[in-house]
Amino acid sequence: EDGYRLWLKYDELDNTKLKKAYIKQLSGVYLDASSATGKVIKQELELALPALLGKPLTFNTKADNASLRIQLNQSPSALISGDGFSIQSQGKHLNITANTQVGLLYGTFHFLRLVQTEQSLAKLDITQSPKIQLRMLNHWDDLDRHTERGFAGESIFDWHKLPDYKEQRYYDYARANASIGINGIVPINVNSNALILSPAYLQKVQALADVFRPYGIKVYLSIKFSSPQQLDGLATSDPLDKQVQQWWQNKTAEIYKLIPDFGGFLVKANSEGQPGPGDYGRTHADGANMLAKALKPFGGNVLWRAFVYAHDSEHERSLQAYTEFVPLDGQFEDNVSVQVKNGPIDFQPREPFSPLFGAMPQTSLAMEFQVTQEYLGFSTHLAYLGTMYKEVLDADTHVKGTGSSVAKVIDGSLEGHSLSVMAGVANIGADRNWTGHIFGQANWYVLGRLAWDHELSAEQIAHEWVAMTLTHDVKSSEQIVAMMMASRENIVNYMTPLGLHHLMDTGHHYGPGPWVDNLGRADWNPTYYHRADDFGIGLDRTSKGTNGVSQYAPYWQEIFSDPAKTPDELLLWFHHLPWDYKMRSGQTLWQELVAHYYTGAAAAEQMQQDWLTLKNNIEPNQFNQVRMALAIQVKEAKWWRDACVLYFQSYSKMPLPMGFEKPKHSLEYYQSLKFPYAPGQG
Ligand code: BDP
Repeated sequence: EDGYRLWLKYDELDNTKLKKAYIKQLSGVYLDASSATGKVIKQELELALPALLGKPLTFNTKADNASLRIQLNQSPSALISGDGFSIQSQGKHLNITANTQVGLLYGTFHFLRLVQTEQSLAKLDITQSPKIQLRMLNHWDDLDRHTERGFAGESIFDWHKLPDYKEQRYYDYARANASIGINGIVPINVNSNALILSPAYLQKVQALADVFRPYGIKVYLSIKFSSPQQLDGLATSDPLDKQVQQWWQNKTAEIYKLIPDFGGFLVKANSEGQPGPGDYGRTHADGANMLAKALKPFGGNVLWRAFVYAHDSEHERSLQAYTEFVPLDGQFEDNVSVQVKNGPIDFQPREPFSPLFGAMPQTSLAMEFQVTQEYLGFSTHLAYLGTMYKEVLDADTHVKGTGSSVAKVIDGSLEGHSLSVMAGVANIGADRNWTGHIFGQANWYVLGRLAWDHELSAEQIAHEWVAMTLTHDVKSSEQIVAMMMASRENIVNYMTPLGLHHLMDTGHHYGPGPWVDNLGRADWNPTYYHRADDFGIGLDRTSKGTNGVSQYAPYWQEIFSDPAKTPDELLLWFHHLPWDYKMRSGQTLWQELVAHYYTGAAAAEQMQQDWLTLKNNIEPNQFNQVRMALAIQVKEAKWWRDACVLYFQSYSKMPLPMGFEKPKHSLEYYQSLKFPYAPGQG
């Protein structure tokens, strides 16, 4: 077991009593496998059930005789929406029903999950519908297979061999996605390449779409806004130019001819050097609407990213997305969703929720989470991101009083939008185990599960994943889930505690670089964000500072404006405070900052020790992969701790509090470390 099978391992259950009960309950299966999706369901059952139960599977030709019946509803059930499903016990039968074929596929995967996680199949009465309509993975993969911010090898998409060569991996990838309800993928980088819309590449995209269709997965494309100029030599890409509009309409029609269920376009425009409507003095709405109108007749959508920060802006970076987008609220076509990163800056280990959530009531807002751990230790650090996703989704924006959670903004229920989207920037690559770190698989898994149902808890999802991927042993599972649940906070502690952010080293974001102050743009420098000086540390975002607080609802403004009310974990995000500032704990800010760094590093060591005790309950190859990664993590957690503590100490000029082991090296040593070939750079 090297991790290739992900959470779809289907190893024979070792609980013999339960296995016997399942065998009795699953004596025969009836399903109509005439559609492409029906065939996929049949294949999955043939793969899974005989393996899990250690017994060949019988298919019945008549529904009456079968114990497991997988059938479309005769007339659509009003209890189910979209690709939802029901699983119901009825006497000796177990019925999986849905209004769509893909709903049956999801119901089948849910049923298999019950078996994989050893749940009882008696008296089932389950009805589920997805809470979010578009549940997507965004790959930041280039056409040459380089993956931006990818740490699991090269891209799984081999554009060179497409369209003729369809790797088995594409099918396994589709199975994994379908098993967690992901129904849209963007195979190429938001820093796009105009070539993707050329006829030759569209054929390759078509081949992928053909593979994914039976699994309920639509393909979307990241596009380059200047494609009309780059591909066909138009004089401009101005969205208000008639010829440009016509070009996009033609191109869109060309795509739909090849891919009738094409999903739409994902756009990064006027951000980090990408072309966009701003190049012609037009707004993001002008750009998005031009594409939306081209897609509309075919049912496609535009996902327009809000990740923008201008070079010459007078605004502090965290303010810019809101400043540019809020005035456009109400101007976007209804097949546009504005895709917002979870926090106002950029996928830091911890950020407050982006103030855009709740601030654009007339616009569908999509959530963009990062699954790949660009700022969280790449694929060597164990960070279960379920807790982070939940922290953001559960955050209450208070824009319409208590209970206006980010999740309700995203799923459309707060403002009554029908288009709802959650996307994750994929952590998937061609490594045998897909995600570089075995536990990275859990982040792919939890992204899909939460997009399906954001009310599930991170812990429950972790339990599912562990049972399907690592072990059924109760004690071990509990230990592993506890590790996972604490893991992201550990990283926050040894990298960026108390609301610090963006302390990562130049370019690659690997390892600590709080001292970096010489980059091309002020807001690429860690010093821009932590503002450490002889007085204290933190970025003042109150009305006396950059006034970031003003972008939140009054409820939060009041809290975030006052250090005494601001939660500790966001303190230095919003405030610049003296080194001897008295914390809630009674300790000084300096003491507490240091304590967080040491706690985080110690927790990494504890995690390593806990893992070692699990040796006999985890398959050796999986066990060893995690063991080796944890050894790196422990080393690097100390590196983070020591580099940051020494650097901040050069300002605080305060001694290391008693009881903490002194850093091994000098600050100069940590500053001298260079990593020229760190993976994933843009
Ligand atoms: C940053 C990444 C960069 C991406 C950019 C984006 O460092 O590689 O292109 O976000 O989201 O986090 O567009």
